[in-house]
Amino acid sequence: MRVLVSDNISQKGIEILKRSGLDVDVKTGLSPEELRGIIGSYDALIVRSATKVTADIIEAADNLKVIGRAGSGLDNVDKLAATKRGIVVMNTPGGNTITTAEHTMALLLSMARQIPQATASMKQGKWEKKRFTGVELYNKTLGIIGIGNIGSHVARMAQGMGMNVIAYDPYMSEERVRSLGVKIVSLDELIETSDFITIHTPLTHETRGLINAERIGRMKDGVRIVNAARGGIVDEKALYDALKSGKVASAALDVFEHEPPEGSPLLELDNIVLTPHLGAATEEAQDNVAVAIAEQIVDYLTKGTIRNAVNFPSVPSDVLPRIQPYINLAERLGSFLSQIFEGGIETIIIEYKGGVCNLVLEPIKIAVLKGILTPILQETVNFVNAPLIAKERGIEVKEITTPDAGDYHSMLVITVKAGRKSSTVSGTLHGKKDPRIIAIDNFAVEVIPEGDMLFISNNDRPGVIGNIGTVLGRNNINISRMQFGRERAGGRAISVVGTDTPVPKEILSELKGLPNILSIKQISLPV
Ligand code: 9EZ
Repeated sequence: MRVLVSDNISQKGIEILKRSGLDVDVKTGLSPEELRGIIGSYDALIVRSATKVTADIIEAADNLKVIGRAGSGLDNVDKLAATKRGIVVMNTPGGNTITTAEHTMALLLSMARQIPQATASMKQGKWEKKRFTGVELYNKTLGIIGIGNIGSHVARMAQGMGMNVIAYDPYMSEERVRSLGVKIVSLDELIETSDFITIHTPLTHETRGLINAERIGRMKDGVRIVNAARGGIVDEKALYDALKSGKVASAALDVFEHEPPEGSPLLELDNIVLTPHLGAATEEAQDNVAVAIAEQIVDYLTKGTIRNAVNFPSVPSDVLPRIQPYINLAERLGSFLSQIFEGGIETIIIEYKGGVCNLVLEPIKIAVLKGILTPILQETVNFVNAPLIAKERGIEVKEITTPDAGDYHSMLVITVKAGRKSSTVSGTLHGKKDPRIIAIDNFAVEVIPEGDMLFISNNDRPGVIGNIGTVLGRNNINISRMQFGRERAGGRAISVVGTDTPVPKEILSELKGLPNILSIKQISLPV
């Protein structure tokens, strides 16, 4: 079988592929046309981030069985197009933990001591001792936003340097964070009391623009900020203004809203340390991810075992066809629920009702967990590690099987809880494979769980629906479908409004201001 490696990966990975008897071609720097021209004869494709595996490429990939990403980010692979052709997409999450955490420390120290600026000065023949007076990390407060694997490692290293470490993470169990000797605080307290702030979250709906002008305004004067996580979490315009005014003493960025950040005014500042997305760029990490992806590809091509796939469960290929529609339903219900639920989750209850109980339920459970966790943690989650991540985050998972599904052949009823808050979504398959939501909390509705939607809670009064349609129409947003459910005439109601495009923040705010609207959540599911 033939493997194409189209980006530079460590030789250690190539050797593993060759040793297992695969026919390996390494061809980097191909144009999209060249890749399209040759992809048809390969069984596997291995990439890093450079190769864009678009729907157009996948269309020409007549023999492709698996796409492997050496690393975690999968922005460059059209996963949906791959899934439609039955191509497994795998990544290697976790391989970049140490390397990213160490780069964060490198940025923190070089920012505190102005090492890049001092180097540049000396190269100009200068000896500017006064200009480059730095600050110590010792006894300073480091605020870590997002304390998963990378954030936790940063915390341990910073503690080793005598820093006082505090953290905010809405999705991490308090016990786990406390066991690190880190104080858990609210986001407001972190913002207002930290001397240094570092971010270790994925880029999501919630974290885009998290470090904005308003939050920077509440930070300590002379705060120092590091972002080695994802571009877009820090609002670059707001950061520029604050670096210029001195509100933020200095910043260190490894990631940018646009990469490379061509023409960005940030490049002209003296009080900034910049690296070209080097978080994962160490020999060790590149060896780790190349070896991991090579082993995963070999196992899949020679034994059919799926590991770390983001679009297929790890089950024997003969059981897959029967459970696949339920996997799809489970993942969509989980994702929907996660997007309507606010804040951390403590408990997940999965009820399997009716005929589905006769199938293997473990992969369906994993699909629910992956669906719930992906909007929160993005590409870190796959069909293998979802249960482990839930456990690490202190989420309890309960399963209930009931042979009776009322009028349906089968139903999945999923509930998430935190404290006294809870939300439930029920779903079924229409025909043999079409997923449907049939209830949200206590409201009966029939919703096709795909594409962009607004989930609106409102009072059941005349004119509410008309107003929503008017605002969307005036803003040129086309409605694809609308469904309503209500407890009783004139009582509480929900509306699910499908839109052809996502609804921008400003228009969401306008909708929230309409009479009788109680809350609105934007939801995005695969098409
Ligand atoms: C942080 C977050 C959300 C957040 C999101 C995710 C780990 N993590 N943390 C600050 N996935 C809102 C504010």
